[in-house]
Amino acid sequence: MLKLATVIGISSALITSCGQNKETKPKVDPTKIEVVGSSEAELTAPPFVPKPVGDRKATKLIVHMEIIEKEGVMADGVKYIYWTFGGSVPGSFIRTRIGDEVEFHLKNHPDNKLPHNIDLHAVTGPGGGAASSFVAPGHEVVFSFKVINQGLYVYHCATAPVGMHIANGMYGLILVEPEGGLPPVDKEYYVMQGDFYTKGANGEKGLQPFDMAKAIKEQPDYVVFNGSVGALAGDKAITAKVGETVRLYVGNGGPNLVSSFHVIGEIFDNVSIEGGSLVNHDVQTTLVPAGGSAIVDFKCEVPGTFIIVDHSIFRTFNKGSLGMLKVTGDENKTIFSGKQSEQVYHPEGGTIQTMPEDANASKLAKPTSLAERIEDGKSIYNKTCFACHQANGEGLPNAFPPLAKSDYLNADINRAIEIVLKGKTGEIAVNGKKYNSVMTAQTLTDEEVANVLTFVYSTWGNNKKEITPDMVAKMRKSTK
Ligand code: HEC
Ligand SMILES: [Cu+2]
Repeated sequence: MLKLATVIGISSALITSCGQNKETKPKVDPTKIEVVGSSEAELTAPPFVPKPVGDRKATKLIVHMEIIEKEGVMADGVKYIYWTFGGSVPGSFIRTRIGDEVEFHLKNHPDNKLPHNIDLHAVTGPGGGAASSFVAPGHEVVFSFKVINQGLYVYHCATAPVGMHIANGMYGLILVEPEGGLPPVDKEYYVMQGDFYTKGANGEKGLQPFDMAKAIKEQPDYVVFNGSVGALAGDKAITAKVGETVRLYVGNGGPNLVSSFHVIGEIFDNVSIEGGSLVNHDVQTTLVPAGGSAIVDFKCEVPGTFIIVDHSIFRTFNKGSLGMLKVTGDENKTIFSGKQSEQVYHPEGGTIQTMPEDANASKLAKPTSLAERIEDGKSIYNKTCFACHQANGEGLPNAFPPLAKSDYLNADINRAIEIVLKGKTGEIAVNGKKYNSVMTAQTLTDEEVANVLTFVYSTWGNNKKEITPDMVAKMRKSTK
């Protein structure tokens, strides 16, 4: 006891001496902030957040939230039964200010199969409200709490088995703004990561049940933002204009993984570390713990598509944690020039000698017969295309389309030539599955393009078309 008292004494002395150096407003005891009137809380589904609190007074804020168990789409052709707060994963975003008295109405839809509850990390009280909010299907419970700490807090279900309820999507964010609100920004979005465990492997079709064994081993099949693969990508990307400041309220529901949150091509100007009051600046990647959060903001200086990732990067390219921020507006060549030039790189210098033997060798090796050209195409494939389209042209679900038995490839030779010459981006459908990604332009000669495509067309059940260097040359000209 004595020891504890000493420790407390020291730490409060530190706080006081620290505070003396800064010009801080006299601290109001948040438990004593007066509550004025009452209002119904605005709740939003991700990626949107309710209106800022601005300079409104603390109030009695009434939250009506309904728990809904429902089938949703995890990835193309993959279904999952989600358990949700308010019908979305993550659950509805709740926005409060310090001193608010929240009157929480939690309903468990009568069609649901299980009892649930809610543990809000913004609550000071036993279980964060869990015990008081335990609710059976077809029931509604009400409990109240005063928010006395500012910050961005996770809420989640805490009904046994807790891990399973969280793994099925039962988490969301509640924001407690300071008096007067957070500094205004142009765009605000709600992004929350979660890991999912399915009986079938990643990409396996059909309704996939939860896999407890994988969850215990912490080996998720999906790691995603906002509940499913692609929830923040393509036409569901979040947007901003050049010159605007974007704030992301980032959460991590877990249940297991910690997120290395990063936006490719952006630097966070400000990060509220772990969603609290400590602000860091000029940050590339910020850790978001399971059951934790961060608030990041940054100014969009240049246009483009900025990829939002968990920088534990296999999760992004193989398990789904890939989102997009699309910024439109004018280029700023001072900040980012784009590719300025490309030259042939001769490490030996400009006066490179031609080696007669080599020239002869390449003349001799030049493939002429169809069989030789296919052989040559195969080696080009294995050097250039295979990393993405895979060894047997089978592709990778949700990332790289197949070239084997590809209806898209077989439908149009000129289109295929153009893709290899110029690259490809935007949504396409290959064998009934959608892809929306980027293939880089390949720097190959006409002959190499002709040979690699002839190889691809002549293998893996494709339609045996032969592509000649002339056809490639024509396409190269016409698409210039
Ligand atoms: C960096 C990864 C990458 C490499 C390397 C790559 N591709 Fe692609 N390819 C893609 C992606 C991604 C798409 C889909 C683009 C989209 O979504 O618009 C694609 C689409 C295609 C398509 C049309 C869709 C289909 O499945 O029929 C063809 C044909 C194709 N690539 C051929 C090739 C060939 C041939 C090479 C090698 C010379 C190659 N690609 C190298 C990533 C790659
Ligand atoms: Cu639950």
